[in-house]
Amino acid sequence: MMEKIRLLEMKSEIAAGTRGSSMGIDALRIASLNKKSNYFLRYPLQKIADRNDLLWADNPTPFGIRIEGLVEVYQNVCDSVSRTLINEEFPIVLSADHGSAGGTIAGIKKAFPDKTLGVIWIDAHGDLHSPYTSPTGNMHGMPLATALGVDNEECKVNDVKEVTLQKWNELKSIGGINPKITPDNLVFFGVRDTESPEDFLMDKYGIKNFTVAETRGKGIEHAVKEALSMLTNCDILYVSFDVDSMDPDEVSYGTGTPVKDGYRPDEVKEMIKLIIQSKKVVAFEIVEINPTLDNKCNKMAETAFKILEETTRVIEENK
Ligand code: EXY
Ligand code: MN
Ligand code: MN
Ligand code: MN
Repeated sequence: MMEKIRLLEMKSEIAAGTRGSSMGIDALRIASLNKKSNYFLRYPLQKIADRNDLLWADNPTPFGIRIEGLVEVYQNVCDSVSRTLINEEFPIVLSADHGSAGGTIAGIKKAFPDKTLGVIWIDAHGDLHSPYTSPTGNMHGMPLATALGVDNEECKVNDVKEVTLQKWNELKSIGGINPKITPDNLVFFGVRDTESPEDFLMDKYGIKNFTVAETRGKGIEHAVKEALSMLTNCDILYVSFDVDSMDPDEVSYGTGTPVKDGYRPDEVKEMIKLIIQSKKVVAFEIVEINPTLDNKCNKMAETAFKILEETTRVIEENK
C-alpha cells in the first residue's frame, strides 16, 4: 500500500462548458483556512501544467486548439499520476474540470499496466460522449469514452473533422494503452443526466448505475458492497468524485453543470469512506468545484473540503 499521500493540482478548464472551475482548488484552500485546517500544509503538493492560455486564444473551439491542448493536459496528468504511484505514494487529484480525468486513468494504467483497473464514478453525468455524439462539444463530457476507447459512431450526431479524430485518437492512446478500462469494470453512482448516446452505451455494455434512489433504497453500505462485488476481478480501483453528484439545492450551485435530486453530502462522504476501506483504491479525485457559480458564497468548496478531509483521513488509516 502507498506510504504517503501526494496532492496533485490540475487547474485545466479547457474542457469545460463554463469558466471558473480552475478556481475550485483555491476555493478548497479558502475552505480549509476558514476551518482552521492545516490540510494543505500536511501533504506534498504538485502543480500540473494546464493549458488555460488556450481559453484566450483566437477561436478556442473545443474541437480546434482546445482538443490539442487537452492532449497535452492528459499527458501531463498521466505522467504526474504514474510517477506518484511508482513512487509508492497515493495520488489525491484535485482537478478543476472533469475533462482531465482521462489523464488520471491513463496515469494509473501507465503505472500498473498489468493490473485490471476498476473505476467508481460518482457523478450526475455519464461523461461517456465522443466528438461524434457530444451535444455541446464540451470535452468534460468525454473522459470515460477516452478511457473505454469508444467512439460510439453508431450514435453519431456530429460530423467530425479528420484533424479532430486524430487528436481524439491521441487522447484515447495517452499512456500507451487503449482501452484502459472495460465497461464491466466501471460502476456509476448518482448518474441522472445523460443523452441517448450515453444511454445506448450503458445499455449495450450493461454499465451499472446506482441511482440516488437505488442507493438510498438499498442503503449506502449495501450499495457500496454490491458495487465492490461487481469489481472483484479488478486488482486496483480509482474513485472519481464529481461534486455535481450532490444535490445543488441541498449544497449549492457552485459547479459547472448542476443537476437536481442529487446526493446529500453525508451520503457521498459515507459512500467514499466505505469504498476506500476496500484497500484496492490507489487514487482518489475530486472535480468540478466552481466558486464563480456558487449561490451560497463558498458552500460547495466548504462541503467538498469536509468530504476531502474525511476521505484523506480514511486513506491514511488504510495505508
Ligand atoms: N452530457 C453533457 C455534455 O456532454 O455536454 C453534460 C456533461 C457534463 C460533464 C460534467 C463534468 O460532469
Ligand atoms: Mn466541467
Ligand atoms: Mn463529470
Ligand atoms: Mn458531472
